[in-house]
Amino acid sequence: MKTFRTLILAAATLCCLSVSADDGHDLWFRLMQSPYWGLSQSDYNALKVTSMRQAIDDEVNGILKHMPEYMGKDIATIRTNLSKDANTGEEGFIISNDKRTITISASTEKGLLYGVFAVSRLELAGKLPKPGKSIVDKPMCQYRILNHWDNLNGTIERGFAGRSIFFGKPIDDTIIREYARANASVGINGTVLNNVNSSPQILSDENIKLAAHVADILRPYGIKVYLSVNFASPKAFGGLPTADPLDPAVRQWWKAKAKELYKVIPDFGGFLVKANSEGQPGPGDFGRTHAEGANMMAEALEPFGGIVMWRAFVYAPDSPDRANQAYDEFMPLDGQFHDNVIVQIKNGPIDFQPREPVSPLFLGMKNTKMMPEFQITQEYTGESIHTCFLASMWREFYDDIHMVDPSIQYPAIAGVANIGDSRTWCGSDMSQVNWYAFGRMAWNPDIQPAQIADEWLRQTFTINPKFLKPMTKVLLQSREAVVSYMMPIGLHHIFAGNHHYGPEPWYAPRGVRSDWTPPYYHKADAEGLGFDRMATGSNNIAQYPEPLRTYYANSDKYLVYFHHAPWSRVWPLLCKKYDEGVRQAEQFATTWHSMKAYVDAETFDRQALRFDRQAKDAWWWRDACTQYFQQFSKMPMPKKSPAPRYQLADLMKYRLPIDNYTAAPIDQLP
Ligand code: BDP
Repeated sequence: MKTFRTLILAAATLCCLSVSADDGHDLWFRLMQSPYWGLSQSDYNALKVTSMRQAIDDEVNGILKHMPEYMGKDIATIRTNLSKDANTGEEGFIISNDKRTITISASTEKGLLYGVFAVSRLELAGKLPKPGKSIVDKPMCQYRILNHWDNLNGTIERGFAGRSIFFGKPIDDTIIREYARANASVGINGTVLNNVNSSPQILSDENIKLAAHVADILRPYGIKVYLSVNFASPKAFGGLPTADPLDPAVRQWWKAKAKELYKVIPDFGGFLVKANSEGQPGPGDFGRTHAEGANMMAEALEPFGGIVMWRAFVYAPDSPDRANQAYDEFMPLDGQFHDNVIVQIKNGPIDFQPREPVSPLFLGMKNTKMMPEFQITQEYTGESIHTCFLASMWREFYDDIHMVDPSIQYPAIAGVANIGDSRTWCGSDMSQVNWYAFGRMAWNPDIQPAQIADEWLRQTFTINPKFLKPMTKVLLQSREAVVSYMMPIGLHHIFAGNHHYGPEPWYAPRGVRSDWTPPYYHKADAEGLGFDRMATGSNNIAQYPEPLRTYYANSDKYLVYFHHAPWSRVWPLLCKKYDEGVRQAEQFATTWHSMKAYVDAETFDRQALRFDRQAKDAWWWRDACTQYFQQFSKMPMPKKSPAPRYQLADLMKYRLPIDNYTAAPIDQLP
């Protein structure tokens, strides 16, 4: 890759071409480039970064090497300075500018490493401290963790970027090193290697060895390895007759396993557990509570400083309101979890929808450590095809939480990764922004999406304002557009069965659990649309404290999430939003097509295909949903609404082939 790019650049210089071919692999380092640029491919592959000091020095040298191009005016040189400072804590840093000498000071090497990455970020944004000035930065959250949903056979659950970089084939050390560096550059300091739907085999000797090898490559970049474990492991894998958390032999088994793990991975992070959820085993199988299950594992990890991240994603089949369940099940356990247990809660009570209210558990539990789980992989927001800048969604999450109490902060945060072995890592260039954004927001939950968008675009593509301005606008509007053309005004979970990409509000085959079908959520009938979650219905609204309760009850954004609203109120709003979403998606494609001069040709083409596809799919969503709901509303489309492109009868016959999502199936319709 490096050689290839070097050759292309050389060729470009010789032929006076202005742009080089780019396969998207260099992520947000495309402008500043890596310190290893120019190495031959074999030297690059043979490179080993074995200590954090080396990682820091390499990055400093990298910046110095590229200084003439980007930093010449501002910086004469860069120094690092390790000295204890209460202001920076374990991971923070100070960047100061003394007569154009930039000094990065930190109490730890980790702080220095984060500081060096901050220098290139700040420089490209024109925000390095001026001479005589300094800035201090440190993370607001201690554990900033990626969750990979990678299976041991190399497939990735809800992955849209190829196969696993960890499992299913021999580990490519170069890829893992690049992955580590990318994560460190945005402050991510932990990674769970395998799927929450975990095979007990993750604890086999072979897989522990693999995890130890990965941990060795990640360590110089300050990243710890964690594993998802299957609650039934002592039985399914360890040969015990039970996995009952109160059984002494089971407790002993987990303690021995922990000891074994820490022997080969001394800084092992801990376990992530999905228990009694969607068919996974858990303490409930033995009549025990989530707290009893989590605490047993916590005891095993405690002597080594490890943590348990215990997921709260639980819901029983066919219950009257899925949104109520995690709260009902976990609230009585508040205060019962050990100190090294953190309850990991999805941002919303349903499941990573384009828009949901926050999970009420975050505001309910007062004596339990909690961590938000965001989904970086775009399972419900257009996979790696649609541009949907999720920082806007995560900002909304924090803003809603802070409406109740602005002082709320979390000790940890998880993001379900969108990373695979695709050359772009994330399945597309634009999807990379969500990996970047997760890291930046995990570090600082107060950061604004506009800042993240600007930083990322600069580091990834160009600092030319003619590109930055329109593309920042695209990113900032993208999430709201996705909500508008997929599920506006509080609609949720009206996806096609299984693949979660296209619309199928009609999907309700016999024999499928009702809460896995869209009509359970939209409840369209002759009177109106929506799920009554007010006191007249499931009373889910009562789980929210004020002022959020009043806000959610009255906001059009959540109209049919909380109310079964009459068609007279819903119909005009619904049509308006679907039309708006389509218009925006079309505008994104138009904007990208006018960016050709600013990005290299390969990147341009890759992304043009996707923006065009997004615009078409927006029409598909709009036509399917408006025509389907019209059967209930019996109201005409508003005068200003354009005629449909596709007919409902055709769309209802069509199922997107799940393994072939890069084709443009909508084109096959009449
Ligand atoms: C849903 C996914 C499913 C996951 C589950 C979870 O569709 O594949 O296993 O969440 O988070 O969003 O456990």
